[in-house]
Amino acid sequence: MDSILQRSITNEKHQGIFLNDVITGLSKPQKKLHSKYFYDEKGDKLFQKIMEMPEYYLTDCEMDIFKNKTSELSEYMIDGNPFDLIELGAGDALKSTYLLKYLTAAKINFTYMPIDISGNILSVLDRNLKKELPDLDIKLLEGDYFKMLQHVMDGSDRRKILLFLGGNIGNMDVTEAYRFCRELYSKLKKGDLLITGFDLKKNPHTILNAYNDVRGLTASFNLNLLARINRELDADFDISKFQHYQNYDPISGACKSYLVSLVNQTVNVSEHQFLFNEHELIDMEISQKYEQKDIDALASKSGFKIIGQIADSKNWFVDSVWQA
Ligand code: AVI
Repeated sequence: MDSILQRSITNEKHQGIFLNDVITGLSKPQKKLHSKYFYDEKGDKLFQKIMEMPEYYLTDCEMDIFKNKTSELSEYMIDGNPFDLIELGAGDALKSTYLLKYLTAAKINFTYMPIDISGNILSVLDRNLKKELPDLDIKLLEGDYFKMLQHVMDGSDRRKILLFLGGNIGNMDVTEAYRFCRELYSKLKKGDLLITGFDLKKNPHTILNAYNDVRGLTASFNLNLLARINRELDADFDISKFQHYQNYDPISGACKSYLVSLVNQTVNVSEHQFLFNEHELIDMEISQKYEQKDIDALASKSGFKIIGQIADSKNWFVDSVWQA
């Protein structure tokens, strides 16, 4: 099939899933939109700006680990045999590039396999890495994490090391995180590794400030999803009639964002109509914060053994190393 036709069929399929998820989410008694849809072109740019804000400490913390504790991290990986290093949702791979440089300089035999849903991001990454690390063995995997992982597992017997960085696990509630880890475990072989970044509970003000920034970038990041729905799904949200609200519960560790309807209003999405009461909320995103006992429970419930953990210098974030 010609690739333009193939791409337009794939786009149509994605739009169908997007529409279905939006309709299902807005039809629930507690209206909900999925934060995975934040990342269109504008959303990517806003997230980039969020990562550069001084209040948003997560990126710096994990960068500290990958930049300054690379040898400690790589000790868990190197056992004398070649391996596949698979990064789930690699994006620009800014943090993992430190690790790739370290392993390449040490002449370790491995293949880097970034998985991302965006082919565009992968080709930019490929171009940058080829410039920086011309000897790196790299295989791009465009698509769904689990489908791509299965494809890799079927492809070779080499040991697999998965990276799931950036606190992305926090964008799942605890039950979803368990299901996700369990599914990863079911795909891996004994001895394979999963390295996950967890944002830790800390002073609640520090956490709330990271998600409730005074410049309003997080607010725009949330509201942008309504603009995306308007554009892509033939909807008529009046963005000025919704307001971002952020909340952090230091006991459960759930940092949650909502959009509040400022008036009674009706919104059309394709042929569907949704009524919003004044003050009604749309549940937008969870960024779950962990403490050690939660990480221990998640690992053991999903079948993994924790074999190591590396924290940043402030002890705000950890990369936890689990073995299947
Ligand atoms: C991508 N993810 C880990 C970010 C987080 O911290 O939950 C997304 C984000 N939402 C608001 N600010 C950043």
